Amino acid sequence: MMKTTCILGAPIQTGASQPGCVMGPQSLRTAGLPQILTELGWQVEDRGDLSIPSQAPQSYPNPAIHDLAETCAWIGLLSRHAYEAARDFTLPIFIGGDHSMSAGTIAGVARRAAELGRPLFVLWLDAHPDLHRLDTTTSGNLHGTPMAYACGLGDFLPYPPNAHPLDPRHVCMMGIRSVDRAEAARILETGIEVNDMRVLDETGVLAPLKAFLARVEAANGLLHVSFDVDFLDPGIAPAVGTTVPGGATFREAHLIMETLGDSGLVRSLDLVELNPFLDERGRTARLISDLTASLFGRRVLDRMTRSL
Ligand code: 4U7
Ligand code: MN
Ligand code: MN
Ligand code: MN
Repeated sequence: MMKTTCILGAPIQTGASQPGCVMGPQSLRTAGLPQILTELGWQVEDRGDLSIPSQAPQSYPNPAIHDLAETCAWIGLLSRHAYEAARDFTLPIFIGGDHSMSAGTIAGVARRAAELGRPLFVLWLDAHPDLHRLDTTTSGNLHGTPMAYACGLGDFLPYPPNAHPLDPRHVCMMGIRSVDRAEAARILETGIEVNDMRVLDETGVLAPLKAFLARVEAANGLLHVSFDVDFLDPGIAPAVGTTVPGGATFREAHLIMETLGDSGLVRSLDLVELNPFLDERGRTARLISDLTASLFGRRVLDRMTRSL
């Protein structure tokens, strides 16, 4: 059977503090992502970019929060579209946009998993756990909240209700190196698996990744991967607003993506937080396209065979 993917753009930047993520989907198209996937044998449908109508302001007791109404509208819209994409394609790609969009994409793929009667697992590749609730964020940037919402941790009104909360035991985080106090409390309460950079330095990326993939397989689970560009070291991926030093290397990131591709377990992918306004001659956009290609089956030997 033909392997199918779709590209769904979510040009949202209201969850971040710096503008620029709105250009993310166009930047990955310019880097040739659709063509790269086509060459790898996938049937690719570009579903274009979603958009929301302008919103009336919405206030909230935490005065730091900004653009709440926009975020709520995006989450509702994305959860519908992500559900349909997960139903209609082998491995849809949701291109951001800031990470607040993952509150919507995970809700959508969770609805599809529930319909199939299979558990959803999430691999979270990020410098940050994004476990803030609306009452704990001090920056007010809602891209710091999607994982808490996805797991149903706390009161998230006025976000749309989350009908299929993710089991925190089905989450594996890698690359974490910036955690706020309230998020640390959430990690301890829930027991979410956090492989911070120290763990990755000590064990390498493969041991925790393979152990997690074995759990997904044993549970007959569906795997969603949420890739925040700041997972990578800023030296190789400068196009991100929230840089944190000491991130994943080029080789670690490709090894993760190749191993995910080999597993055949991945059923949906977020590519988020790319801010092309901060890029250097398109290098981050090209790197993200190449990493996606590794997940979609590109291997070094294929390229050698082609050039022979
Ligand atoms: B991202 C932060 F304070 N925790 O809440 C916050 F460190 O999607 C950062 O992972 C959030 O890039 C980063 O603003 C959100 C901060
Ligand atoms: Mn993030
Ligand atoms: Mn991050
Ligand atoms: Mn970020």
